[in-house]
Amino acid sequence: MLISKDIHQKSLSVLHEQLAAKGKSMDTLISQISKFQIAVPSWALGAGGTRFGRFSIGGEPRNLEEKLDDIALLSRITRKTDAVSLHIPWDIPRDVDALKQKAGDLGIGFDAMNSNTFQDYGQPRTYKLGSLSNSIKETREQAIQHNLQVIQLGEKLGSKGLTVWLADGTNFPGQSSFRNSLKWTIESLKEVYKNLPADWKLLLEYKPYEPNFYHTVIPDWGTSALICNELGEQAKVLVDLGHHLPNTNIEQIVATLMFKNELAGFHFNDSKYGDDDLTSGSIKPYQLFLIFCELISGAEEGSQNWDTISWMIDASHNTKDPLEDLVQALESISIAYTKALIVDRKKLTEHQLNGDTSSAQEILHDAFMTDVRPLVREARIRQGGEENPLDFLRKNNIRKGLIKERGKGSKASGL
Ligand code: PSV
Ligand code: MN
Repeated sequence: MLISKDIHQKSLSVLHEQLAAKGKSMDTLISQISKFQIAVPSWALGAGGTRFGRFSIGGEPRNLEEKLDDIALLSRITRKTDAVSLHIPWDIPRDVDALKQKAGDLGIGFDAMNSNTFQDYGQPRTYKLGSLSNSIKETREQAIQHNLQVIQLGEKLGSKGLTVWLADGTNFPGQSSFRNSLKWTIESLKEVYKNLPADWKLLLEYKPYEPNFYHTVIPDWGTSALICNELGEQAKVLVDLGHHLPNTNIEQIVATLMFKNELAGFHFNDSKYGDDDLTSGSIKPYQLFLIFCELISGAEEGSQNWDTISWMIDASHNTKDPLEDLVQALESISIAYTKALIVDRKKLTEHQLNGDTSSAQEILHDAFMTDVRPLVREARIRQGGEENPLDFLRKNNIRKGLIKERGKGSKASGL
């Protein structure tokens, strides 16, 4: 929404009064909002698609360098992202040193590296029937080696994490042995883990279905946690919001993982039905807020240190300009985070302990219904970002400029 400076100041001072009444300092909140940075995945910069088609938006980055340029632009206008997450082999750098130099110049760091053993891309053995879980030892070995190469590349770039998402699973009952697939997956991951640098994290993602529709080897957070426990302390569970069956209580999963110090981080997106990869906060903003409530209270109460959690967007779709989509996602995530920051947790705990259900619910509702957008905007302005990043992109014809420079039909992600 476009608003004048005058209205921004007025709404900020109203909010200031509301927050002061709750004993919250605006400056502390602004510094918390400013500190909270969310990585952008390299594959979100081009128009996404489905298996039914892909509609180019035009001006999409044609190479890794241009992806960095787009993230630098996002960073400058939103001040909410300062890192890119690469997907290998989609993003193999032509020249690692030059890429690192460019990223450094742009102030962009390298977030977790994503290995990819869910596609065939010219490697000797096919992943059609699985990778780290494959019944053929040589295929498992190939998938292990791929992960080790991704670690090596990440080390050169300064990344500190390896994200593993396995598409492995089956489409038909009887197709494979559940127990053997799990056993081979654990054995393979142990080989990968052995080679994980001491200051790295292994982020293990789960997903109930797709591309396999009968069974997935790591379908849920429990299986992921079970594997991580076998691997060691550096392995933790990655929660991708779209990787749950409808109506799953994701905030409870977050609380449980934090309780055991087993939360690696997030892939933010939103969904109506499955892994829809829709813009964060576009479908279920209350759920996103409740997730942040658990994250903040889990950290404040000492379950898991906030700084050990990684934040990334993982969304992509067919209809919006990817830069606009990312601006909206970064804004929605910051808003949910801010709303969760202003929850009166002391009172909430009191109501919980007294069994006052209605008052406890009111505490959350009150924070969620507070319009914190002026605060998020103020944080951005104070950091030198644009007052309204979406408006900035449009007024300056950014997409048109990119189409002129890069062409109409370029492709950013995938093979
Ligand atoms: C799988 O659906 C996933 O969430 C994994 O994180 C992949 O790496 C990513 O999407 C991109 O395909
Ligand atoms: Mn994901």
